[in-house]
Amino acid sequence: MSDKPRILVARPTFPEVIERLAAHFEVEHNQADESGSPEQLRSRLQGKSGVFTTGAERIDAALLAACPQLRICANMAVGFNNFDLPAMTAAGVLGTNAPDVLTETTADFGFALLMATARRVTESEHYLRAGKWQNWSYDLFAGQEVHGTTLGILGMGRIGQGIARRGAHGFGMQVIYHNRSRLSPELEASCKARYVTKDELLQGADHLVLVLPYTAESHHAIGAAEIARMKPGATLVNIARGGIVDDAALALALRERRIAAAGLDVFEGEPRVHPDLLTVPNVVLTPHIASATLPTRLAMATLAADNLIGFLVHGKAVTPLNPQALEKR
Ligand code: 8YV
Repeated sequence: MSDKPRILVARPTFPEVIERLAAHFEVEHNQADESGSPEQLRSRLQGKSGVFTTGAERIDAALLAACPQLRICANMAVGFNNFDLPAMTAAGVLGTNAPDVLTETTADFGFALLMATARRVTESEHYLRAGKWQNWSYDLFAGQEVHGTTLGILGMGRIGQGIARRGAHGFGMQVIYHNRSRLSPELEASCKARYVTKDELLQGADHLVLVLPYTAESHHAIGAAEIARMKPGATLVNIARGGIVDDAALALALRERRIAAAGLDVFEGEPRVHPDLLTVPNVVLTPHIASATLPTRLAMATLAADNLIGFLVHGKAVTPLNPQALEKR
């Protein structure tokens, strides 16, 4: 057996990334994408020092207790709500994520979903494909205006700022935002964004885009009460995480036309989708693809690999989330 550290790549990834990892590690991969049950993950992790995760594999205290050799979990995602970070820190296990490399691509998609939602792109395509188009009509699939309207952003990190810049500079939108902490005056100026309370955001936005991390505090940050505060002609776009929106409450609000439309890339309990969302027409649904261009996905996978190599070979990760974990070793 070689004396290289052993790692697991939990889900399929780019062959060139596996090859890069194989230069440094004894790699067990899962290119066949075999079942990802927690039990299987635990058994595959036996004797591994590192794991390449994709954002769906849950790393919690029970798993860590069963895998005492594990030292690093490298997520190929900027979000890391699949990590129980306090449990990882307590176990002396480093977590890393993949920020920055996906910012602009994901902001592009946020805007694409906003446009598709406001202008009823998928709903009208389904109508056309079903052979229902008989005549042009003055109000056929009339949607919501985008340019010059008010863009609301909940969660103003790097991706939120990218969406703000697109709205303000490309579409002449007034941008309002709410975030745990206010941006610096320089950043606010570059995004042409104005800080408001959450209630002002809900009431003022013509299009509300969610780009906040999923935490216990942000669970159902948008539920029936919040939707009721929104304008009747507003749209809601979620490219952040499932669970931030109460999907059942949203489906009901869409059916009753309490807001105009929604665009969702993420879902509570995905890949399952709330059945009521599948039967309302005024929602655009996409399967968690906001960062999905091949160059960006390759950059994310490469950064996850660089974190494993950086930490396990050279002693320093590139984008650590909990460096305090290292004091536990
Ligand atoms: C990932 C994402 O594709 O980076 C994130 O947080 O949501 C997506 O870009 C997904 O998490 C799989 O890794």
